[in-house]
Amino acid sequence: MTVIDSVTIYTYKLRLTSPIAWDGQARTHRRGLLVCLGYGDDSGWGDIAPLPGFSAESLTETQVWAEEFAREILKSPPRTLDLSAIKIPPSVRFGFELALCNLDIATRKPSPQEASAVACCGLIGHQTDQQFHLAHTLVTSDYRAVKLKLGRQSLEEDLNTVHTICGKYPHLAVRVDANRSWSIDTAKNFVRATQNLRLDYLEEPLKDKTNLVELARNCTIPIALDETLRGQDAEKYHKVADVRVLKPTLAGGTYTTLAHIEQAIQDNARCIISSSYESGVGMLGLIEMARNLPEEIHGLDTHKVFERDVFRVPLQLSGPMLQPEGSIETHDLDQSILHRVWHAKA
Ligand code: OSB
Ligand code: MG
Repeated sequence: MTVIDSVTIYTYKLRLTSPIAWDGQARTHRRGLLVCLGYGDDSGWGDIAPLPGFSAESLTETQVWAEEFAREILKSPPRTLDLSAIKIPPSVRFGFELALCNLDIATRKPSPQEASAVACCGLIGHQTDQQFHLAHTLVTSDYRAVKLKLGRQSLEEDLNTVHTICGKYPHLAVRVDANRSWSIDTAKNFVRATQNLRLDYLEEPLKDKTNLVELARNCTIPIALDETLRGQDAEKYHKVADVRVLKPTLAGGTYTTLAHIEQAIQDNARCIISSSYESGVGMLGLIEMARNLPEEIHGLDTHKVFERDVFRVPLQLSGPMLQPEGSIETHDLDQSILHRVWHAKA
């Protein structure tokens, strides 16, 4: 059992290098919460970062849930690090599980082990004027895989992008994510027109998930599911999900994600750990999870959009290979970025 004698909650607001549209609204900053669980001189940090347009919970709601849960665990600390049975929003569960795990490690003080590097897939966003330039930058920086965001332009324009990039970089693994923007006919046309390209996978092609089974019958590209795996009826679609894109912040934390990985192993499906624009604290947790799947190239290329992070000394949290080491000490965090909003002692 983890013992906790203090909880502190902070808000953070990180400026983006250029605006990103989440939930149809261009944003200049990413906001989230950090939670710090303390025991004596030890602390465990976690990141609670609901993503607008992807998380059902807002940041304001999240803060209310986090304070409520903080009060509860000060009264009676959880018996395990696994909070999957507790009714709290996904991002709150991820943040507290990460903080509990980090506190557990801090109190046990295991001897440091050499941390393995995690391969990261380069993310090429929707800014169509920059896609080719970004692909070039990623390839020359030794990324072995990239993911292209499709579905915002016409199919012809998307096909041109995919064909150009595959043609220029024949050894690059190319993934495409349509974020559920296509009809079944558009998706079938995309599949037909890219048959010879050996794409690594096609992620969430369809507006209407009930057509996934039909598409899978006509699809030579592995299908990856992301949003659909978080739906109420997710299990129905497991058989068409050759690849499972797992986002712990959106899917409900570490242990829920581990359960998905076990299921995927049984189903013979691949698993990708994918980030959702978390701060460095969250990124360290995601990289740790990805270390359990060393054969994959993970979707962790979101951290590059921040002008700066919550750490005083920047950590290397973007690039083709990620290899951060060591645990988070309170003095590593920049208190001028963090705004303390709640604190209590047992
Ligand atoms: O659509 O997969 C997405 C990040 C935040 C929200 C949604 C998505 C993403 C990513 C992360 O694409 C990067 C990746 O999975 O490669
Ligand atoms: Mg996706």
